[in-house]
Amino acid sequence: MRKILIMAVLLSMFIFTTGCSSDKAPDIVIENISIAPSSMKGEGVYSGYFTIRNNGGEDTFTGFMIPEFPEATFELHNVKDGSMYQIEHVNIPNGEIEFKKGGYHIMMFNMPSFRQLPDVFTIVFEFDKSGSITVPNVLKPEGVIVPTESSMKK
Ligand SMILES: [Cu+2]
Repeated sequence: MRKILIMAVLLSMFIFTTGCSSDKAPDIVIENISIAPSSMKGEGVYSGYFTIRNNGGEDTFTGFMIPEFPEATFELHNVKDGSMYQIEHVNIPNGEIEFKKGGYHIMMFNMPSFRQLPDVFTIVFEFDKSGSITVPNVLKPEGVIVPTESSMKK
């Protein structure tokens, strides 16, 4: 009887500890966003590069949208053997993930042409656990970007 009780206590301690570590909330900041017109795909298509820094527990990057351009469509991409392909999500562990040429990046289609693009627009990044993270002052291609402080969670 006593043995069973001890086992039960140990088991509950084990569950408590493991539960704790995996439940740590993500703490995500999106930095250094740069948008570039796609060289291959023509007018109105852009690639996006940035760094996602996660100071907390694991999360998943699932997509994004630009409220100023409701007609546009958006994709997450990765690159393998020099060819890019669409992916559904990107796992974001504690630490930093760089979205860059030749690796993870975002793609925007059916956007205004380069000349018609406003100087500043908004990107809303979507995460499984963190929800929407809005970066309101993304500069048009070749611009400089986005202070960390302006990333705000809704
Ligand atoms: Cu791509």
